[in-house]
Amino acid sequence: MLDNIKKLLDEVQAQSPDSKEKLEEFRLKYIAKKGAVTELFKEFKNVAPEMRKEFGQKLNELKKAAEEKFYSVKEELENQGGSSDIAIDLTAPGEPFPVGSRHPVSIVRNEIVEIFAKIGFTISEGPEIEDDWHNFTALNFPEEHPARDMQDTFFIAKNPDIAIRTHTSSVQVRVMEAGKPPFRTISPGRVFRNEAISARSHCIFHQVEGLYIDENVSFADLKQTLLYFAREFFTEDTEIRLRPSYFPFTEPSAEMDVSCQICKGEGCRVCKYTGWVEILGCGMVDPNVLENCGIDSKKCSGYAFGMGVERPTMLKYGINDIRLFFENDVRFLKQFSSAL
Ligand code: 2NL
Repeated sequence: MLDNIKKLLDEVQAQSPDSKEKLEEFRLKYIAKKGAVTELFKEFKNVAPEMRKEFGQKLNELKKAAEEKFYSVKEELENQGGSSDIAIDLTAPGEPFPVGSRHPVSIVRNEIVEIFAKIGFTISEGPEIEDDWHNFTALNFPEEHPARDMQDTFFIAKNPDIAIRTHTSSVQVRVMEAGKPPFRTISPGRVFRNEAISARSHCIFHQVEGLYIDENVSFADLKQTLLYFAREFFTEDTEIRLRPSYFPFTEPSAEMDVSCQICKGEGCRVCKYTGWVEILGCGMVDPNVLENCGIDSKKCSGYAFGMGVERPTMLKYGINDIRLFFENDVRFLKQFSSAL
């Protein structure tokens, strides 16, 4: 009887079924209900008591060997594909996986930045937490300017004053301090002003500012560059108009309007029946600002401009509430797509 088990064990170990059919034969012969192992277990009662221990051990060894062989060959055959039930179908569609989408404000910010990058503007970034010098003083803000008020700016510390930046002009001050003219740079970024939150305004928003400093930069350069921008960003037939304005850091200063994209200048609710929509502020950099940043204002001049990103994004996508940008509701965010 023990010899029989030994013989079967050798047999099992010598085999390696190479197809599904042969593996099934193997299973039936050794480990199925009517297989050799089961049959031998039935013999147990006939074995002399003093032999039972050894018989039991050997038989369990055989059972284990047959099962291990079966499962290892089964796995091998399945991995080879071909003859298995769960063969991999290489033509089946892939497993879907979730992909995010770009935020609409990022899409439009990238579009604006790209338009200026095409004509040689570099991209500059800087800290969101700023000191008084870079956010206000270097930019020619007088000591008593209302923007310096606790009511308008989020201060983090007083004396020395530290605030979260109210514009990205502070980045351009850093660029000018760190280098030598010419400068041709665009500064996108998040800015903060203490304003009541409503459908049309928010205390957090995004800006793109531009700066061009060199010898002989004129207001005509500013105007033509902004016309180029408006026609790239909106449509080829877009018109611009500049209205006199005031900023502490530019002189002269202007606001730029574009012909209304909705009614093409005819007059509608979006342009409040004027045919024009304001999109940015601009001007020639004040000589005081140049000097504050270590630039000789007798040798160099330059222009600068700044625009918000949220307003044009709302116009572009027909979004009627600025708060949607800051709620991170996936149902809103997944509606936008872009190549950039
Ligand atoms: C607006 C107006 C503006 C600038 C930003 C600037 C930067 C430096 C020097 C001078 Cl470093 N000017 N930036 C100039 C004019 C207007 O922004 O309404 N922004 C949302």
